[in-house]
Amino acid sequence: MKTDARNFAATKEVLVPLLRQMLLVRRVEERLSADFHAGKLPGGVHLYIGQEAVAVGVCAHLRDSDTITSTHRGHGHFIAKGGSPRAMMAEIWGKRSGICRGMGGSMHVADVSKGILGANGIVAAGLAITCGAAYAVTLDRSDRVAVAFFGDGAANQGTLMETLNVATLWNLPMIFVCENNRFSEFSPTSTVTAGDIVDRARAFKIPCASVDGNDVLAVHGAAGAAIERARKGGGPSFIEAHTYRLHGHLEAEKSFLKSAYRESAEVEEWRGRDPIALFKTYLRGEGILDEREVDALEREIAAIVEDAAQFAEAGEPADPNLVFEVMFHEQRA
Ligand SMILES: Cc1ncc(C[n+]2csc(CCOP(=O)(O)OP(=O)(O)O)c2C)c(N)n1
Repeated sequence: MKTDARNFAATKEVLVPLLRQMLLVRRVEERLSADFHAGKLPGGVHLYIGQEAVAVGVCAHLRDSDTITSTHRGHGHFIAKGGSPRAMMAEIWGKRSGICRGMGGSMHVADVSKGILGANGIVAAGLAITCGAAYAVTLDRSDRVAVAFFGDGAANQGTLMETLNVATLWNLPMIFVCENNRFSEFSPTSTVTAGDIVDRARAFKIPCASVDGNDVLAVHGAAGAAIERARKGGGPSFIEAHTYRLHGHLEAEKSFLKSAYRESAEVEEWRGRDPIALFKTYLRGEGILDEREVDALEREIAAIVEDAAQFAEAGEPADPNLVFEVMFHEQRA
């Protein structure tokens, strides 16, 4: 048992899975990036590269019966919550073997059996869905929780105020996780967002935290407290995680943007604060993992990603005739 500077009682059994999950998200998305640029993927992808510590630090505390909602940048949340890389990649490839039978694609990956209520192409829509999921928990009187991941751009939608209001008023077991990655599409957050986002939630007098979103232990600590509180009936909490999107808003952006919207020096500076590299350094420094163990982990993840990519590529294309069957839960004649 080790206790680090953040007062986190950390065992190897807790820490190594955090690295493993971050690596899995990263390597899957690096493969998606390569396949996209090779012209293989049928649609666009918004990658989560650079933000992995947020999804992983939060989801490490969640059970399958807890629910999450995600955004258009949803692959990291899907995998961190226990979704299958094979089923997700096949979905992104538009294949029948995909998690939504190839009907949803990158922006709609969902697996209700894992509590993943879905990525969502509508900015901020997950907030209201999570509020409903958290209300459902109170109806069945369980200790489940519901987590909404959303961006700093989404924080400017009115639905944030509406859901903060209802979640606070009804003391719902909901955790708001705002991933401030410093951009809304191609607009730096500072040009479209007034004040500090976390202060908006403070007005509701719920527990709020502003954390370094590139530090998986900082996220893990804040999320652990919020989730435990919600499970015990303590109501909603808000976490603003400060992070950085290392890839473009979407992989295709260089093909249509006429000018750069950020300096490459800024990207490089944040690359130097890569959450995975930082955590590897921490684990080595604390004597928790050595080089050989890190390499073994990388090899294990590489094999999973290769298998998932081959599975996705080899699958049958989606069947358009299924559209009505998969759209409606119970279709009436
Ligand atoms: C309701 C709605 N408005 C606008 C858009 C177009 N749009 C897609 S992503 C995006 C930016 C979202 O920024 P943020 O919430 O910070 O997420 P990030 O892309 O940084 O992860 C916008 C405006 C949309 N999809 N939905």
